[in-house]
Amino acid sequence: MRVVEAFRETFGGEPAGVWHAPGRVNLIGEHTDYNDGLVLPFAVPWGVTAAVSPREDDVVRVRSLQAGEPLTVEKLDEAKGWARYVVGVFWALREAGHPVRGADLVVDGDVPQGAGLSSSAALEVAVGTALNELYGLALTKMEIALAAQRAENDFVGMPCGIMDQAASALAEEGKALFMDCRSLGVRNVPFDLARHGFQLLIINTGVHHELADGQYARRRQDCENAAKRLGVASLRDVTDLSGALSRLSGDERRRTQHVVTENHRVEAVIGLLRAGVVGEIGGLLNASHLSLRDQFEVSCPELDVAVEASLRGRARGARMTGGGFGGSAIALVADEHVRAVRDSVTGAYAERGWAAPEIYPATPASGARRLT
Ligand code: GAF
Repeated sequence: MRVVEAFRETFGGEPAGVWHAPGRVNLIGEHTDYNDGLVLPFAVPWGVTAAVSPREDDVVRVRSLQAGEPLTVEKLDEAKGWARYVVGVFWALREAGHPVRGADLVVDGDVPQGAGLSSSAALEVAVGTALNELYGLALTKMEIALAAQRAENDFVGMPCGIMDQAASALAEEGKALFMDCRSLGVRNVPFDLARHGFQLLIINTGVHHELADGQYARRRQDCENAAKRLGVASLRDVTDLSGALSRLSGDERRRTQHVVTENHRVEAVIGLLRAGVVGEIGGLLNASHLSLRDQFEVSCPELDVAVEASLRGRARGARMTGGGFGGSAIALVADEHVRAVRDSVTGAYAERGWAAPEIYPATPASGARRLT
């Protein structure tokens, strides 16, 4: 294995173990996680593999096969760039009182670049899963996900919800992870596309609009402001949507409309999956996209074109996935229309002079695990 060879070459000796954690794609339930809402992501077949050995001091030495030279971090706060996602997990575990000392790590990622498939959550969860075992912490998978989220929120400084880390830690092969982000209750729901003659295509726009980071925090703030104005703990608690909308205006009104209806769409998708009618979820994916585009305002031309061209190619449904402003769209496509959808999307991008998007079918993969 590449990470093991690189570990020997960088640090000498064998790693104590090798762990893998996947990225994720979200089927539906977007921008609902930090509103105590419902999400339905699944793990993708790409992720981060980490070869790790514990150390007897507090130093963290880490090399990424995607970033070049190894880094030595003696004071956690001094870590820069991508290394903050690694070191942040040590920080979060130590903050929570766990006896975590240093480690030597080599990490290797194969999540497609710019795809918005949560390579950062995969990195955090791979490290968290390794440290949990190496230091005998006996944390549950959800506790590892929460530590990874804490690292991202309070060490890296990105105010994300729990969806990406939970998907990476808890997903199961062939299943989507239905999660209530308030109770943290999870259920793995069978999502066997092949049996029903469908594929879920990921369309990687390859773009990441700069405004994404600041806008995410602003959307979160809009939601919190709306909840406060409505006198509820979070938008999850809105039951009378039309009454709520009549008391709100502008951005707060639009964000509320999206979050509340999106939670209902997740429940509807779960119902249809349980009924064994995968193709029927297409309309809900489309509605989710329109709501994210018009009410939550997190789409962008590249995502809209990917969705519209997929539908022209006879996808059953399509939507942006993840935080937005770039990254990927997904399209649910019957096997016989896969070629037409690919051609339609590629053609639409070419017409606009945009670089061809990468398009790959995604099957639900397994969550974080030890490889050796
Ligand atoms: C990003 C965040 F990291 C998630 O927590 C979630 O909010 C998502 O955007 C939007 O659904 O991936």
